Order: sequence, then C-alpha cells, then structure tokens
Amino acid sequence: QIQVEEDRIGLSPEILRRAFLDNLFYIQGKPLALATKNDFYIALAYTVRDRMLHCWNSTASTYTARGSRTVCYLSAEFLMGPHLGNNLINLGIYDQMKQAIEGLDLDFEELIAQEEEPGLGNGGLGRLAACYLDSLATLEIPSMGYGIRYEFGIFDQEIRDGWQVEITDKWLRYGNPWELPRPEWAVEIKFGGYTEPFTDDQGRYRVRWIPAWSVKGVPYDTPILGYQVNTANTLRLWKAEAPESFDFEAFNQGNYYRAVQEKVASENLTKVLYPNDEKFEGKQLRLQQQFFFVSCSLQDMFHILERQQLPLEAFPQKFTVQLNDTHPAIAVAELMRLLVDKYLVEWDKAWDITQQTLAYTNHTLLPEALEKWALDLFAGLLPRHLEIIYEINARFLDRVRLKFVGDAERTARMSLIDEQGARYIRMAHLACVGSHAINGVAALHSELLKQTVLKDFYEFFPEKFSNKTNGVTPRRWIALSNPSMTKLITSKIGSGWIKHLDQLRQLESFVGDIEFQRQWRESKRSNKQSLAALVKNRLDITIDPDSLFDVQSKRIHEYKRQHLNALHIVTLYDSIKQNPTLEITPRTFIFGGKAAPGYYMAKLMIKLITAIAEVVNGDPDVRDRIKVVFIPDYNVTNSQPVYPAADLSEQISTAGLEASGTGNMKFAMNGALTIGTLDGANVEIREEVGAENFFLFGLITEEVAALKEQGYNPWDYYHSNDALKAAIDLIASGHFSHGDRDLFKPLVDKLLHHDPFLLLADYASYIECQTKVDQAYRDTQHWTRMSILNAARMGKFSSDRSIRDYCKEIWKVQPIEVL
Ligand code: DL6
Repeated sequence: QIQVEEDRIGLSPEILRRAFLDNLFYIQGKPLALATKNDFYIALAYTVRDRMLHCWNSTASTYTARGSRTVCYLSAEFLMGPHLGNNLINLGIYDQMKQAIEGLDLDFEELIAQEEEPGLGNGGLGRLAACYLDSLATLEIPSMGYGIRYEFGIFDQEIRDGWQVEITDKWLRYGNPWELPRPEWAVEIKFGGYTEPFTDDQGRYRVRWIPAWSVKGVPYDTPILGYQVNTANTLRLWKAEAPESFDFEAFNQGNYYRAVQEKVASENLTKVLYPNDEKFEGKQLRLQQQFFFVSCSLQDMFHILERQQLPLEAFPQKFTVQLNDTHPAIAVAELMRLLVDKYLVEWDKAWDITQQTLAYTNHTLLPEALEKWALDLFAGLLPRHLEIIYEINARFLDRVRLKFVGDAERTARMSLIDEQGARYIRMAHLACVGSHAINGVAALHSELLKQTVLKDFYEFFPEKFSNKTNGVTPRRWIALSNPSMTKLITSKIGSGWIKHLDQLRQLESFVGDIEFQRQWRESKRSNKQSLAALVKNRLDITIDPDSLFDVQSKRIHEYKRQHLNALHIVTLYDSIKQNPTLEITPRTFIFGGKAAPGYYMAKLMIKLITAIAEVVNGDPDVRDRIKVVFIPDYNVTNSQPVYPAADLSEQISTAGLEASGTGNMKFAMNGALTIGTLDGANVEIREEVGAENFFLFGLITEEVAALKEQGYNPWDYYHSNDALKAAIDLIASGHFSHGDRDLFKPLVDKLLHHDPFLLLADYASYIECQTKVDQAYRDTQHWTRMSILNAARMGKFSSDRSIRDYCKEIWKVQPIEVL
C-alpha cells in the first residue's frame, strides 16, 4: 500500500526512476529495451502528472469547501507551449527528474523535446492567457481557463525556396497525456432555427427559441500547477461532438451516411484554429466556435452553481468572467438568454448580474481586427441572441440620448449595430456595454483606447476604464528557458525572485562587480552558443556567438515592420560593398515568425528576409561581418532558446499600433537591450530600465498622427536620403531576387507610394540609432552593465504583477491556500 502511494508522489530520483519504469510498463506497455522516444516521453509525462494530481484534487476539494469566488478567463486561444518542462519547474523537481532519467542512460533534454506543443493560439493574446494561468495558480487564486480544444492548432511553418509553406499541426497524433476528458459534464449547444413568443403558465410574455441543430460540448481538463504551491487550477477546453440523438434518428431510418455526415459536421466545429492574427474574418464557422465555447463555459458555471446549491443571484459573487478580447463577447447575450429564458430571471435583474459578472480586455487598436458580424449571418445562427442584442441596444441608446441630448450622430456611432450600408453587430460595443470593467494592455494603449476607438464609451462611462499592463511568467521565460542565468542570479540573491520578480533589483548592487559581469557575459555567451548549435543543426548556417545577436521574432505584420529591419540590413550590406574595409560590429540578424496564410504582403516580407539572407550569407565580402537567419516555425518551443541568446531586441512597430507586446518583456528579462519606438509597453520598459539603457528612435504617436494628417509623402523621404534610396533601389533592381525586378515590386511600390506604417519616415532615425548600438556593443563592460540593469529592473513585467492588479481592481478576488 505505502509502496504504491510513494511511487505516485515521491520526489527523490530513485522513486522517480521507479515510477517512470512502472509507467513505461503499465501505460505504454513496453519494457525499456523496446520503448521508443515517444514511449519514454509519455511515461515521463505520466510520472509528472501523477505528482500533480494530488494538488489538483486537493485544490478542487478546498475550493468546494471554501465556496471560493472564481476567476473565469474566457479566451478563444491558449498558447500553452510544452507542459513537461514547465511542470517540472513548478513542482521543483527538474534536477531530480533529470538525474532519474539520466541514470537510465537516456537523454533527458531529448525526451523533453519530444513533446508536441499545444499551439492553440496565434501569438500575443493566446500566450498572454497562458502566462496568466501560470500566475493565477502561483498566486493561489481560484480560477478556470475556458477555451476551445482545437484538433489542429496554429499551422507548422516550413520555409521552401524562401517562402512560407503551411503544414497542418497534428499535435494530438500521439495522444495528450496532460488532459482528462470529462464526458459526464458535457453540455448541449444549439444553433439556428427561429423564435416564437408565447405566454407561460403564469401569464408572462416569453420567447421560445426553436433551434435547428445542436452539438455536444465535451470538456477536456488540464491541470495548471502553480510554482511551489499546492494549487493546481484547471484549463477546461471544449471539444464539439455530435449529440447522440442525431445518430439514433438517422440509424433508425437506415440512413447510415447521414448519421456519419452529421457527426463529421459537428466535429468540424472545433477542428481548426483560425490562423489570423489581428485580422477579423467574418466566417460563419468562427462565429460558431465563439458561441460554442462561450455557451459551454457559461452553462458549466451554472452547473457549478447548482452543484454548490447557490441561488442564481449569487452568480456574480461566485464568478468573475474576463473576456479576452471580443472573441467571447457573445457572452453578454448568452448570459442574458440563459438568465431570462432558461432561469426566468426578469430582465433588469438579469442585466445587473450580467454586467457585474463580465469584464472586457481590449488587445488591439487596428481597425481590421475589430470584430463585426454581418447581421444576416448572425441572425441565421443565433436568432434569439439577435433579439436580445436589439433589446440591450434599445435600452442603452435611450440612456445615451438622455445623456447627450440631440446628439444623433453619437447615438449612431455608439449603437451595437452598425447601420451605415450593410448592417453589422459591433462586438466591442457589446462587450463595453455588457461589462463593468474595460481595460487596455499597456498604459499608452489604454490611453489611446479612450482617445480613439472607445472614445464615446469612455465619455459615457469613464469609471469602467482602466489599464492593466501585460506581463509574462518568469517561470517559463527565465527559470525554464535560461537555466544558466537562473543559476547565476540565484547564486547571488537566492531563488525568491522566481516568485517575486521585483527582487531582481538586488542585482543592481553587483552591476559594477567585474567578476559578476564576467559571469553574466559567460552565461549570455553559452546561450548564444546553444542557439548557434541549433541554427547549425536545423539550417546548416554557421553563426558566430561573438557577433551581436540582433533578434526580431514575432508574428510577421507590416505594422511590426520587419521590413524596416530588412532595410537596415540592406543598408549595411551596401555600405560594406561600397567600402570593403568598413569597420562594423559583426552582427547576426535573427528573425522568426509566422504570417497569416492569406496575408500576401507578410509572406512577401518573409521572402524578402530569406532572399537577403541568401545573398548576404553567400557573399565572402560581407558574411564574416553580417549574417541573416530566418528560424522557421517560431512557436513556444522554438522561442525558448532565442530570448536568452539575444543581445538586441527589435521592438520597432509604428508608434501607436502595438497594443503592448510581450516579447519585448521576455527579451529584456533575459538581458537583451531594446531598440524600439515609444509604442505599447516599450514606453513602460524604458521607464523602468532607464532611458540610458534603451535605444530609442522614431516618431511618437502624436507625430505619426500629425504627419498623416498633413499628408505624408514617402517619396520625399526616398529622394532626400541617399542611403534609403540606395537600399530600396537595390531591392527593386532584383539584386536579391536573381535579377527578377517584379518579385518585390508590390512591397517596394507600397513603400514608395503609400507606406501606411511610415517606414520611410522612421528610416533615418532607425539607422542612426543602430549606429549607436554598433558603437555601444564595442564597449563590452558598459554593454554588460546595461544588460544586467535591464534584467534587474523588469520586476514590473512579471505576469504575477498583472494578475495582482486584475485581482485587486477588477476581479475582487482573494487567494485561497491549498494545504
Ligand atoms: O495583449 C497581448 C497582445 C499584445 O501584447 C499585442 O501587442 C497585441 O498585438 C496582441 N493582440 C492580438 C490581437 N488579437 N486580437 N484581437 O493578439 O495582444
């Protein structure tokens, strides 16, 4: 008896090894000699999961016993990254497990690398959700993540002939040891059909929705363990399945194919993640996905309420629901429908509950990202919700008219329905009206929200607005990704910083210590060597760990301006060609990122970078001074060795367009210096690390607006800057495209004739700043100093701080310790 228990929870290397072999035998059904790498990985994963289940069960019991107030984080994306390494860190048994596995002559790192990461997100928004789950658990906050269990997550990227090629992401092909299906908690989700009014037994006017079809939502639960606590919260992802009733009907009529078809159609709903980042695509299936996971999650909350025998009125005390952008904004109408139609709560009461429960985070100002559903499409899928939205709108606009008497234009602007031409439902407006709190994700972004897209709403209910600057988890992004720096820091200030990132400030007292500086450089160099080895292995490109590693890794987008970085490379290349003895700091330019499959210009930007790489890396005149690398398939796994190896972090978006950025935080935490515009969280990073430790360039938001207002003409910049003209001409001449002058013409023409992201206006300032970087890197000691100070002053950007802010100012929720 005792033996069994010890094998499941014991933490010493000996017990871990025995448990691993046991799982290999009894779960994978393999003896050591016949097992594959995947068998080893699965056995290892179960060995770790076993050690989390105690915490998971105790957490559930504690929350039930204490009747906890629960944060429900609703997000269409959770970009979790691989679980194994992170769980080992949070359990505090990374080294013990390594010892256990290596004792069997197995390569531990290789087994960790075996995990197919669940890429259930596009980029910033989904990864933020993952960091927040880690912090919620670490801070012992009762919480659930609710989302979609996509069968295919974000596509895998291959680069062929310099172009991005998308490959389906089959992350579930070898199973997923981290999740547990909970079919007993499945719910039914209805779509389509029509509504009809009726009078109920008590003579009340009511509306009945007669849906045309339905699917079953089955929850799959993954434990989310906090760092060095017993709290393991739950990520609950919903999978769509056919409701049994369908099959029966069709089978009875002997129509086997119809039954199968319906099953396939139902399962299609959660088949694939839409790979668009910051671009709304009004596809019906996407609306189905949004409604599906929102309704599943809200129904689940009602079931929890019932199981705990709490009255309906207790809903907003029991749950605080955060809408991660507008993807779950349909929650406003669905919560109203459930309350009014199903639970027979009268409208005003239901509206109070809804508003008190919901809060909305905005993640973008880009107009093309704002969700608005064509009315016809919406009506076909959710007829009852449309009626509810009309009713919310009518009541809301009455209030607007009362406050702004005679301002019909304002009323039209604020309406939940866009009526200029074809009619649309504005999801951001629905989210604002139905929530008690609205926030942006960095100070600048929250200000711009109030001045631009949500100005009318800010003027109407200013008290709802606040800022919650993003953060990232130091567990994954330092402790797991950068063991050498973690070890060095811990040797100086202990390990408390992993949970209290502000403690990194203590490093400031070592900033002048020559020995510490040397160790800091040594750690950075070993990380650069590891990345160089990976690049050699994957791409067969040799890069020099003593060169400056200049990295821009993020989604490929015109507003993020990877092509401005490319212009700098071309300028450097051209200068070396013109002056072969030119002295520059050797640099390796590293890029990574995916383009949305339908975003032609972004794909052309990838082609431009790889084309420049081909020429530069192949040219003996320059290749010892500059190298260019595009790392394919940039995902959580592939990003982890990149942040620790960077010297320079490129955060060069047009001011006013990047809501926050989180990569900027990960780089600086790992000791990279930033070259950046005053955009998103760059502003706050610069404030924290000090202006003297940050390379600032470019127009500020107000200047961008003013320049556009006065009539921006990129052509003027092209003609007045020889280096800029030379760089653009070289691209246009076919120099990087084997003489093909047409290949990059769309990109060049857009820059010369339109340039909506003001690359040409910022070029001179960017190049000048890059020259400063070049010079600063030569002063090794000073650079090291700046690098240490960057890491030391990043405490604010721990997601623990962000979550504390949300808990205190929006969610009003307290930690509950799990014993
Ligand atoms: O808030 C997380 C992240 C920000 O850091 C980025 O600046 C922002 O671009 C990103 N937004 C999205 C947009 N998706 N939508 N809608 O991912 O959010």
